[in-house]
Amino acid sequence: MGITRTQVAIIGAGPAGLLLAHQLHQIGIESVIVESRTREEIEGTIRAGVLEQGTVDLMNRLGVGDRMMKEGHFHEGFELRFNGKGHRINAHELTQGKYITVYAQHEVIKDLVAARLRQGGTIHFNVGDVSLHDVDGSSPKIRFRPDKDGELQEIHCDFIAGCDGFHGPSRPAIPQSIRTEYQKLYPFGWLGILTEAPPSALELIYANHDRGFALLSTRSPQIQRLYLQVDAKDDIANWSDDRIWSELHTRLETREGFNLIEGPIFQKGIVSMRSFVCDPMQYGRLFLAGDAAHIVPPTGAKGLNLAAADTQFLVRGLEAYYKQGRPDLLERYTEVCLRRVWKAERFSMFMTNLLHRNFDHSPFERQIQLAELDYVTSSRAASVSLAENYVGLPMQYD
Ligand code: RFL
Ligand code: PHB
Repeated sequence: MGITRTQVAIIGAGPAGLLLAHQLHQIGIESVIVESRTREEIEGTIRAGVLEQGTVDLMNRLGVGDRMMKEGHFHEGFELRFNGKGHRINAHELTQGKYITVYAQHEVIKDLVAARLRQGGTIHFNVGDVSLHDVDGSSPKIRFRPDKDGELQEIHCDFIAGCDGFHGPSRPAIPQSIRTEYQKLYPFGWLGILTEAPPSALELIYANHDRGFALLSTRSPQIQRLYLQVDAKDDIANWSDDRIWSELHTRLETREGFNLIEGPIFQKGIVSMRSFVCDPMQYGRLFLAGDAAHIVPPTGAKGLNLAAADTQFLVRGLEAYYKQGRPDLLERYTEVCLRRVWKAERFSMFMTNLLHRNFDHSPFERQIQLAELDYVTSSRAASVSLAENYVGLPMQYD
């Protein structure tokens, strides 16, 4: 078995793993990433689109933000649409100058991978059989098989960062007896499409319609991203392109008339929605970051941004450990992360409940939902709260 050594072994080359490797590199701490998918696969997976100001600032501080600043879209607000009428939330003004950046997650991944390889960093793609060992001792290890079927390799390290998403092996390496998992499932999913069409609006539109939620987002001047609320158990085979467009037109329509521009649909799929938190996010020398530790429904656009925030807390702890011999910040990693994570969980659930049609609701509950939409769009106090959460709450280190 081949053995190598590094300071921090990172499992997963998603936003969490890659952002962590870059920040560690910037302060002179070595890391190696192992990733179970190929580079082409991770660079081609369509997921998030909205970056908080803090995530954009981090990308720029790391020197990997050039393409994002050129090709990303910087929005000052977004729209909540209900009862056939749009209501703009001017997030820029309500948050003293913050922006909402629309730049696709797989473009972030491409930028981070290319820059990491240019720096001479190691990313083992397409590995198999990743396992964690001795995480509660002073010399943890990970094992993996290069190219899925090569001879087992072992990486000895000081710390393991579990950045392997919701289904990876890191979270289960925390003994069940000390792990509490909080979870909420929703009765709906999102059907997402990519279409070759010019933008139908300048900013994102979140619509609550009697038939269900719809979201109009964007990707580029030629490509648009749209979502529809569907039943959690629905099958994409039930959704012809015609049915998708018909439903999008209905749910996004306004009394004044809204021109939704159609184009060929070249990608479509359904994702389920859940809220999930694992406490603690650490065990011995293993630290979880991103979706490995928590999941939010996509309505608040928080998942990638939470992953970015976790890595900043972790880097601060690792820096104190290596540079000042202080383990206390690492010891408080879970506490500091979860304080912010729970607020993002609260906001994501709030946005989800506000915008989706719950077909089990009584007419009374439906009226309460519409009253809440009216309130958040007409009260300045409520709009400020909505906007500050949407652009991203500040990082609180203590
Ligand atoms: P990822 O991105 O899942 O990356 C984990 C990586 O680990 C690899 N892996 C393994 N590697 C080695 N060995 C193993 N055994 C492994 N098992 C897994 C995986 O291949 C993968 O490469 O987690 P990370 O880094 O924590 O990042 C989290 C984000 O990807 C996620 O939260 C967001 O995509 C959520 N999300 C959104 N977040 C936002 O901030 N803004 C948005 O607008 C937004 N929209 C969305 C979203 C997620 C969506 N879906 C598809 C769930 C919209 C959608 C539709
Ligand atoms: C997206 O563009 O993919 C997107 C935008 C806003 C969300 C979620 C996803 O809340």
